[in-house]
Amino acid sequence: MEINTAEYIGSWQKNADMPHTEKPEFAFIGRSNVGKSSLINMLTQRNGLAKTSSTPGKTQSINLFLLNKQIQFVDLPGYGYAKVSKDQREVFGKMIKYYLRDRMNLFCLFVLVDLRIKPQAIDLSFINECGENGIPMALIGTKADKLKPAELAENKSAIENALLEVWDELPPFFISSAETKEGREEIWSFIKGTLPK
Ligand SMILES: Nc1nc2c(ncn2[C@@H]2O[C@H](COP(=O)(O)OP(=O)(O)OP(=O)(O)O)[C@@H](O)[C@H]2O)c(=O)[nH]1
Ligand SMILES: [Mg+2]
Repeated sequence: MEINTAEYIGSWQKNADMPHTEKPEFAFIGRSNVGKSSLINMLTQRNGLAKTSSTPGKTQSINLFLLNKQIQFVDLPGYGYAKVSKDQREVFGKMIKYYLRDRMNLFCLFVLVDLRIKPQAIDLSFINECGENGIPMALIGTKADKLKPAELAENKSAIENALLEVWDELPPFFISSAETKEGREEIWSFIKGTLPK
């Protein structure tokens, strides 16, 4: 996918304050530091469009980007970061919850999981809750460049098996690396497939 224009629209603390639009929207969520903002930059081929950091807890609001004047990407704060205060975690939790509950133009939520580690309870419970709420979802395993192929396959299956204990069917599952750009074509082709013809 060629990205001709990528614009930062703004940041909001509450879904209710966000501009309403019917443009198809794709949001990125996952634990702090999993690589949400980096993936947005990789997919849009714009380093620095979404702010990244090696310190977890960088993204603290709902950030909206408009691509090719046509579709929107949303960079969300991470969940489950122990070092932010309990109050702040609650604020992030509500931000995410109401965004997911009320955003009418959300076409797909990409849930990012770190492929370097075994399935994490917080990821599984988040994914299960989204499934229960009927949120259209796809999984993206991140930081694939850090793993050998065998480890990658093993960790991906471990996540799939954990989900298959609860669900009969798995959501689409992509592998990505912001470093090598692995997964870029597959993710864009999936996004295009969800758009109205
Ligand atoms: N090797 C490698 N590092 C990555 C990859 N994606 C992200 N990182 C690194 O992981 C760290 C966190 O990346 P971010 O994109 O800021 O993560 P985030 O999920 O947006 O984090 P928060 O906004 O804090 O929730 C940064 O140091 C990135 O350079 C990847 O695919 N490969
Ligand atoms: Mg971020």
